[in-house]
Amino acid sequence: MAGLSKLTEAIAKGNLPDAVEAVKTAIADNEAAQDIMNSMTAAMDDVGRRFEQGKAFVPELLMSGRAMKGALEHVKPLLAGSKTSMRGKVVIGTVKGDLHDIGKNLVSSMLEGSGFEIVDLGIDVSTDKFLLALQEHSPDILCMSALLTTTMTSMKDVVEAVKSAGLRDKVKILVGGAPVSQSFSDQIGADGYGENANSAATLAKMLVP
Ligand code: B12
Repeated sequence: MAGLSKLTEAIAKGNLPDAVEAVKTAIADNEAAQDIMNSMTAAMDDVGRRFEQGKAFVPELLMSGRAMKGALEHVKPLLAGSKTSMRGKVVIGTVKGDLHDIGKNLVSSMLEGSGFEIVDLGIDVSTDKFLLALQEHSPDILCMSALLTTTMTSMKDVVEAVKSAGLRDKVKILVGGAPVSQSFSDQIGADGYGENANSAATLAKMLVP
């Protein structure tokens, strides 16, 4: 348990070497993957709160993000541990204008761990790029992530474009990210909203049993 609070502290301070050391210790101590994840996201919430209060700035966000990513690399194999045969295909990306990818990567890892093949389009993905990927890969699910209130609106554009291209009944659409909600998901006509990576995997398994 002490190891986990060290992990939270290292990420909140943006200290990559300490974060990696703490996550390795937590794994060696057989901490549950979910507890490790929770202590990492708690650190990001902390730095986000400080940013909101004007007590932390973009460089701090970046450093914490880097520490979180570095630590996450070590947790990924645990998340993928239960992988069996491929359940279906997922195209995932962070929407246009948005560079946040930590949550998306986490969702990707959880889905991969649940047996989905992942096509990750990365960050700042335009509506056209999403559409092209759907045409090229014919996924079962399209996942979109947005962390900014200013970028979440382009999720609606993608849903509309998927409809116009006649593909809406061929793909389920899941949305998520801190500013996104169930009511927003309903409003734009997505098939589901997931609050975190776990619920993303649960939803995906429900949609593609
Ligand atoms: C790290 C960070 C950054 C890093 C990103 C690094 C990276 N590679 O991702 C950097 C420094 C680049 C950054 C930049 C900016 N950021 Co920033 N950032 C954050 C911070 C602190 C953490 C985000 C994070 O990684 N959280 C941890 C992950 C694990 O959580 P998550 O992303 O929410 O994902 C989970 C769920 O949402 C869900 N989920 C996510 N995606 C999906 C998708 C699907 C399909 C499903 C089902 C679920 C799902 O599952 C995930 C895992 O559990 C947040 C604060 C916060 N607490 O969210 C601010 C925050 C998002 N940033 C903010 C801002 C304002 C900015 C900037 C505009 C700052 C600036 N002035 O330049 C820029 C914008 C750059 C851009 N164009 O995108 C604001 C947004 C405010 C708003 N409501 O719009 C926040 C909320 C900070 C704040 N409190 O003010 N940021």
